[in-house]
Amino acid sequence: MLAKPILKMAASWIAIAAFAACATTPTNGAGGATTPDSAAAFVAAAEAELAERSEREARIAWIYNTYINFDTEWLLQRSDAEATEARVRLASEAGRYAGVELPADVRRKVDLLRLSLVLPAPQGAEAAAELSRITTALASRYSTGTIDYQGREVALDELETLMGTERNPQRLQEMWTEWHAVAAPMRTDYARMVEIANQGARDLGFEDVGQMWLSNYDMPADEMEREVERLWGQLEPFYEELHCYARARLNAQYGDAVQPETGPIRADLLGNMWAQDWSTLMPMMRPRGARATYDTTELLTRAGYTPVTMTETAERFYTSLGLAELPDTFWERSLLERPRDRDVVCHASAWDLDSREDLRVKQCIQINAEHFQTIHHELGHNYYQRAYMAQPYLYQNGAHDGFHEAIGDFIALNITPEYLVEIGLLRRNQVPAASADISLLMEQALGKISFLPFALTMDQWRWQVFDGRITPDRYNAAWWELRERYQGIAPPNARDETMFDPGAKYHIANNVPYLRYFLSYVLQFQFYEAACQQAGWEGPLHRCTVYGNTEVGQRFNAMMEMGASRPWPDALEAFTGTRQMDGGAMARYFQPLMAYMEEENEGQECGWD
Ligand code: X8Z
Ligand code: ZN
Repeated sequence: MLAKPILKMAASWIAIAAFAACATTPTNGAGGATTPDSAAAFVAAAEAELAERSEREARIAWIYNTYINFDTEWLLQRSDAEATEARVRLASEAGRYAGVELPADVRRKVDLLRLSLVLPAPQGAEAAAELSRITTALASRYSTGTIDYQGREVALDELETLMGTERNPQRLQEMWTEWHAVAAPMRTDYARMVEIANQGARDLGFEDVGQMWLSNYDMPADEMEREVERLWGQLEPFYEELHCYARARLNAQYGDAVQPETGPIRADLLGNMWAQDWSTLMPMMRPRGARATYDTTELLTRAGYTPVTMTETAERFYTSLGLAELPDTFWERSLLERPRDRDVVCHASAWDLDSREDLRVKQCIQINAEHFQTIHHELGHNYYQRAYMAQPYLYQNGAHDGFHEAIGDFIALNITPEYLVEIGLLRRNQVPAASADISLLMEQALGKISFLPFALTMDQWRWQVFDGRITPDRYNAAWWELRERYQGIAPPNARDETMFDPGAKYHIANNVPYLRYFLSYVLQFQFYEAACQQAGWEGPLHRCTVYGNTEVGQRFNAMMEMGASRPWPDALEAFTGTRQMDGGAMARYFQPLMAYMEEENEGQECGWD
């Protein structure tokens, strides 16, 4: 997270990234001429300054992320404050060229500079310092949070696993409630942070921070918001069926007193702390009459996989496509396991520390199916970072942030039974027959379809917080209204405004915009369908793997190499032939399951109003 590090995007501030100590001052100081020539000079100087700053910022952020203590917090706070101050200065300077006609390349870079902060501050050192004190405090509270559970101190990574395996509703409720209590003290800081960042956004000519986030997609913010609505409209029917199906199974498992047959689903019963991914419920969700297929967690455990071999296996998928191996320093410097003796940010991220070769992953890997997916996800970031490294600094980024999130997930969609046989994890006679297709799709749907309304809720809430529709006295109430409206879920016990439940999710406590994941879940199926077409695959889409296909690899890398140099539709077209994001690929993938769920849900009162 942070600057150059992973998605330059996960940074609590910059979407762009880069620095080293205060270097060059842009040649065109505020108030100077605004000609095409001065714009070109300004952009060149800004690019040089940011490139220099970013390595220093990234290394400080890395130390903090892998060793949270008083001193690393101190360092991060100052580094963040300086980074914000510098970027606000550059963004504000970029704003002076708004009405000036510029060559396309210069125009693109000026626009990227104007949008390069996730959380802007008003100009000057004081506001930036206050903002970074708050964001660092929120980040540390989240990552060092623990709860007292069954007489033990338990951290979030273990809790996440327990939420997926525990089936006692009292215990689930206890874990859920205790973890959400960790976020309660964030509330006041969060409200102050919103004030400062909104003022910063207004100073840069945006209505608020949310509008600034939505302006990052090569189209006006309101147009982008309508795009999101359109995509959700394409996929919402799938979620409604899945919700209905899952609720019936939960009702059968837990009884009316815990999960009624109608209305919203109790949020702590869905096998995940945030109800964003229901795959751990698979044993309960198996289609009627279907036999259990293999369990990836069990395969990995039985085969004696370790965090390192899981990472090597993920790397092998990328190299099978013709991409280069990760550098030795990746293996020397990455953090792949939770250290026993110190606090770290366990939430997974991928880093590019120097825009040259210092790529790393930070993930507290556990030996299970979810983490196997996640390590493919993280390496996707690293391979993207490497592919666009030759671009000018401001173009060293994803085509948009959803592309960055979609690369590794697209690769993970290729983890089919056939592929698992090929890498020796599954025996050929364990490959599920065609009659098990619905089971396989169900497992995928529990991870992918369930996620969509969660992702929407995350940023719907923040857009409304930033534009003032949600005021601090309604933070929690509004959060649960949105959770109910989109996801059809309800908390296991009464919530009130002494709590701050949104802060119990990493990306809110750490200010990582979340629309990117919604877009990624749509895009990854577009990439997958296109790749399988290129490979000449003719069977059911979900059985396709492009493992070992260097032609697909080459075309995919060509898209990745473009980075942010062109508007994203150009990048999408380069690989898929279409210029639109479209839920159709995901819908086609899940169509056979849809038919099954509709049949299964017949006679049920679906929905939750
Ligand atoms: O945050 C992540 C990645 C790092 S970019 C592990 N994801 C989202 C989440 O965990 O909420 C991946 C899926 C959604
Ligand atoms: Zn990611």
